This record gives sequence, structure tokens and C-alpha cells, in this order.
Amino acid sequence: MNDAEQTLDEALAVFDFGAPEAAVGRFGRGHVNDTFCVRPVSPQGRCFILQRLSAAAFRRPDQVMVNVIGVTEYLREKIAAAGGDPSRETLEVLRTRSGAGWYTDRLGGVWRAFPFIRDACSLPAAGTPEVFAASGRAFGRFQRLMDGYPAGALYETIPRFHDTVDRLAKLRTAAAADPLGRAGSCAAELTFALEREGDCSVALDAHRRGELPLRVTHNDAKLDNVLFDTRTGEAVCVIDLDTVMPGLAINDFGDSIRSGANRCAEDERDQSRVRLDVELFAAYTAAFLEGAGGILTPAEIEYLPWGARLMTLECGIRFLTDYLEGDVYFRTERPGQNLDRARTQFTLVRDMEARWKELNAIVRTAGGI
Ligand code: ADP
Ligand code: GN1
Ligand code: MG
Repeated sequence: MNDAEQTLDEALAVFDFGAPEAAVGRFGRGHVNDTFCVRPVSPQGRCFILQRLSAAAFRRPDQVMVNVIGVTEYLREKIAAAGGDPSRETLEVLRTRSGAGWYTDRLGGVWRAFPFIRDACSLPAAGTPEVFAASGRAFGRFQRLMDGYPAGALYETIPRFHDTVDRLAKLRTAAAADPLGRAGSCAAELTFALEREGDCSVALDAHRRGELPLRVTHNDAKLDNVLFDTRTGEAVCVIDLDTVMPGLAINDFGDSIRSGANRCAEDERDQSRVRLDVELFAAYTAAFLEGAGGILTPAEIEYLPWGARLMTLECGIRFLTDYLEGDVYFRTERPGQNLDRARTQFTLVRDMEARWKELNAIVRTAGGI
């Protein structure tokens, strides 16, 4: 048994899954954490999600867990008060047999478990405007539910997470160091990113001028981080709460658009297939505003298209940086995957730039500004 298998076995023994497990297998499409599904022998038994937090992403996984426990307990109360079902509409951190919220293995890996949310799944693509709108309502509602959460209680789990200026600086450093000699293979992509240096500070500058308030935001609002009810198609639960931190609402909107308002995979190899789908964009915008229930200011609404453009640019910058650094942050299944991911993001940015007026008009109409 190798170290990874041994620590998985250790973690399995630490949590009380209530019944002997029949199978434990890798699960989901997340790029960061190691996710397993724990299935019981009896088909009537409960399934669980068991995760090892990414050491590359989180320097203090214990602080991530303090945040996640605080946020889920708060959401539980809010959802119950609104007449919802907290056991389906938010995550629940499963305690270890000794009552702890997480487990640290002998190699320092941090593990946590959640009851599996039944009859729900994440989707690789939005498919229809109705489905994408459902995710928009869910993220808008998340924004509204978190409106009263004490921001000071949250640790910054990844410093400068959505500081696009800093992300560009890190790309520059990676390209200059070029540890694997890959810079030559992505010269056009590097130029694309560096030419947009002026854009990188647009949201941060608006925040500094007092136009965009800090809120408690999700910060990883991609389509994959919403579970949909397999029977009704409605969005049930916003998951992946590791980056809930003070942030900008436009970034959550933007991450969703980046990941869902297109008809191609995030790592599409054929760039001629990559386009922003304006119908999906419009459906998400209306639903996100509906879910947010009027908490967003006119300035935040005005800047939503910038959220989309910047989150897409920033994510492309991050994929490209990771490609240059040797694919150490985002999980890859094939060589060149992070470069393909970066290219797709940049093609989407170019398309957003070309349709800029149209996107702004859609947002103004939906937001009534
Ligand atoms: P990562 O940070 O690596 O993206 P996530 O927390 O998003 O990890 O989990 C990866 C995937 O596992 C999700 O996209 C989802 O499909 C599934 N998942 C996570 N938590 C649950 C849960 N409680 N119930 C059902 N599925 C879940
Ligand atoms: C990661 O963890 P996951 O797969 O939901 C990443 C996001 C990126 C996204 C790109 C903590 O999200 O920031 O936008 O990949 N999460 C973290 O698909 O870095
Ligand atoms: Mg995820």
C-alpha cells in the first residue's frame, strides 16, 4: 500500500459513516481537492463525500475548515428560517469519531467529509438557458443569504485570490523563470494576457474608489459548484465553500459566466468552437439578479460585464501560469491541458470584448438601470 492509499485508509477509519463501506472511489471533476465518494454496502445506506484538501491551494487547511463550518452552520439557520431543507440546500460537515471537524493525517494532509446530497449532481455544461438560470438563481440567493454574515469571522484562505493585477505579475514571473522551457510554446497567449494589463485593475480600482463594496462572496462560482436536483432540474445547493471570503459580487457573477455561458469544454482544443453564448448570458443575468433579491447596488450591476471579462481573463492567466510552472496547482489528465484551458479562457475574453456593447445592454435592461 502506498502513502496515498494508507492515508485514505486512515481517513476512512476516522469518520463514522454509520455502516461498512462497500466502495470508495474518486469522484467529481474538481480541479483542486482530492474527492472520493464513500458508498455503503446496503443500497438504503447513506453515501458520503470524503475529501483531502489541496496542499497546493490552501496553506492553512485548518482555517479553510473553520470558515466552512462557520458558513454552513450559518446557512443552515438561514435556510431553515426561510422554510427550506438545510440537509439538501447546504453542506453539512461530518464530525470525526472524536468530534473534530476535520482530520490531519500523518503526512499533514487535511481530510473532511460531508453527507452526499442525494438525487442531485453537478453538470459539466449548462445545456439550456433554464438550467443555467437555475444556477444563477442559486448563486444570487447565496449572495443574499450571506449578506448578514460577519466578514471579520472569515480567514483569507487564499491571499489575493481575485487580485487580477497580482495574478498577472505571477504570470510574468513564471514566464521569466520558465522552469520547464514552455514559454516558447505559449508566446501568443502570454502576449494576449500582457496586452490586457490595464484591464486587470478595473474592478479593484472601482472598489478602491468606493464604487464596489466588499461582501461575503463565494469566489469559486463555477457551474460545477452547484448541485442540481436530478428529478426537477432545479438548483439545490451551492457547494465548494473553501474560498468563501470577503470579495466582489461581480466576481461570482463573472466566474459563472466564464464557466457556463458557452457551448464548449473548459479545456476545448478546437478554439473555433469557443464562443460566449449570449442567450445563456442573458438567462443567467436575469436569474442572478432575481436570486440576489435587490441587494446589489446599481454600480455593482453596472460592473457585472466587467466581472465576466475579468474572471475569464484571470482564470486564463492562472491556467497559463500553472502550465509554465509544470501543472502543480490544477489537476490535469493530459499534457497541454492547462494551456488548452488558458486558450479557451482567452478566446472567451476576446469574444466578450467584441460583444461588449451587447453584454452591457443586456445587463442594464435586466437590472433596470
Ligand atoms: P474541488 O474543490 O476540487 O472542486 P468540490 O468540493 O467542488 O471539490 O467537489 C468536487 C465534486 O464533488 C463536486 O463538483 C460535486 O460533483 C461533488 N460533491 C462535492 N460535495 C458533494 C456533496 N456533499 N454531495 C454530492 N456531491 C458532492
Ligand atoms: C478551481 O476547485 P474547483 O475545480 O471548483 C479553482 C477556481 C478556478 C477553477 C477553474 C480553489 O475550482 O478558482 O476558477 O478551478 N479553485 C481554487 O475551473 O483555486
Ligand atoms: Mg469544485
